[in-house]
Amino acid sequence: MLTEKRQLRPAPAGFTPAQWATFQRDGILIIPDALGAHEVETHRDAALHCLQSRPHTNAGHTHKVENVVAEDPAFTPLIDHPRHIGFAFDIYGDQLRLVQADLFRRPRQGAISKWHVDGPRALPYRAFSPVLPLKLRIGYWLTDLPEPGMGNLVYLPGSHNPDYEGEHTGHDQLPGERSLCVSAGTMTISHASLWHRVEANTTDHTRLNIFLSYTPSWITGYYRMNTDWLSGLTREQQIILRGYDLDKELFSRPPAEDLPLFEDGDVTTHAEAEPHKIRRRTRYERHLREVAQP
Ligand SMILES: O=C(O)CCC(=O)C(=O)O
Repeated sequence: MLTEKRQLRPAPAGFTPAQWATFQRDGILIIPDALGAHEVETHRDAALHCLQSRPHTNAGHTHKVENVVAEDPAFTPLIDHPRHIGFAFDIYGDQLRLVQADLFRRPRQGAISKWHVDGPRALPYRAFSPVLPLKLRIGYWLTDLPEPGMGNLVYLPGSHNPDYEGEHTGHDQLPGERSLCVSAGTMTISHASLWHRVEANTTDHTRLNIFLSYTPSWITGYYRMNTDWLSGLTREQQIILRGYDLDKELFSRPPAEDLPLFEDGDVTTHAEAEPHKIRRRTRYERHLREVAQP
């Protein structure tokens, strides 16, 4: 039983109805100039520093630094940054989890990847969750990608939708595909079931970006958290990283003190007793579900 009301951080804004409609239609939302020039520079410097301390030893694979939010203090605020966390909170509510945070480097002749969706292939997320993504990927683009052929992400708009039945392998071009051409500072928000691949970089411009992947807390896999490092983070950051490795049932049933995550205007937010046993509707359920595609 909780005896006093917790001071909760207000939930940052998420999708507007227009943004949700675009995301539903395309499976990706592209927000130019999300980062200012100074932030791009700071993130790029931190990225180069992380990459130097993690030389590329796995030839043929992407040069990446995993769990980058723990690698450099410049990236730690990305765990729950108000610029993007509301998008993931809209969908996953109190069970929001940051499951992957990878820094990618794609130089000339770097690794490319074949058509795929994120998550399992034999039994994909969409079999259980045909509408909502079971993984939402925030991309921060730290270098300009003005044209194709620069190691761009290539995607098939709408291929995340429940009625899309295509299954793809290999690198071949597909009708309707798009190569993501953006300037540094752009943020993307993509649906795990969107078909995508990575094309070759045939230029001398190295592509740098960060992907932050959010899921419901009960999706398995990825990193083991360093508990000493976790203890220095804010309440919301600690919850979002879910350092539950010693009691794995908590991934499905988080402890009472981890709910609610944010103050989100729901009438059940300040339930005094057993907040972890009260059904709370996500903002998607309350506001976005009824938004029609354009
Ligand atoms: O680097 C990219 O643009 C996409 C990477 C990718 O497809 C993945 O990590 O699943």
